[in-house]
Amino acid sequence: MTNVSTQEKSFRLITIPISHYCEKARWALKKLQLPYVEEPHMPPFHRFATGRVGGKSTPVMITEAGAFTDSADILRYLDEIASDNAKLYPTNPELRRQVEELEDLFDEQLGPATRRWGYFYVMDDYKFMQRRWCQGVPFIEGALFPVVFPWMRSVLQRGFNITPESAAQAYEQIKSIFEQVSELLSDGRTYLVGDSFSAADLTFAALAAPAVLPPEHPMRRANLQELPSKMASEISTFRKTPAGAYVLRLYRDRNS
Ligand SMILES: N[C@@H](CCC(=O)N[C@@H](CS)C(=O)NCC(=O)O)C(=O)O
Repeated sequence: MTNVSTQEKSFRLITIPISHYCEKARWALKKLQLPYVEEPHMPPFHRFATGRVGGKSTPVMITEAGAFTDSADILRYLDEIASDNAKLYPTNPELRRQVEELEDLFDEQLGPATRRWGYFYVMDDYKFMQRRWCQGVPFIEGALFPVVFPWMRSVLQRGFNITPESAAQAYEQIKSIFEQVSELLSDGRTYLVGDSFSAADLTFAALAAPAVLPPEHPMRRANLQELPSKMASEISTFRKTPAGAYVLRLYRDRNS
């Protein structure tokens, strides 16, 4: 047994499947071996599902204890119900502080940066976006992609402030966070904090994934060959850093 939940039904996880924050929640549920049912949606239809329980963005996790509308809250709740040998946060207060600090950095800076940088390159590729956004979503939502995408594309561009300048800044931000993580790993440690896998490792790998494209990622991701050459070359550079290699390793270990 890896958890002590009293929940009888499976958790519900509302997602935009390709979202790296949804991947963070999915990974935690999988790691703790908690039964869940994913309810995938294409933007903007996710808002009908998240709005019903007082949320906006995805992931939203619905449990008998209530709805959790932010990935960090989801991880904290899952940690509370996890058994002592399967915690995502260390019990030692100092180590826990370090994990939470890294998780915040990745949530607040890395996640928005990998999203802005990635969308800048692919947002104008209609077919690419259709394949990525429609994976696993209800048939009717996928069928409406041609109708909603032109509008969603401009919402995306304005909402996430995607411009050549902001994408170049996002690239620098990803580089700088990768340097910080590479520096942490330079003493040969196995995990970012303490001697076990934690929310810091999970959050880093999930939110860095768009810049590294781990082959084991559960959502179908692009091959380097089908990406713009500058983006593919930046991914190759990220993969070669210690932080990038760490993401690839965590994904290789994800299913074991
Ligand atoms: N702080 C949130 C961020 C989640 C987030 O930004 N989700 C994006 C997908 S990557 C989303 O659902 N955007 C659509 C929306 O806000 O309606 C979390 O950690 O859960």
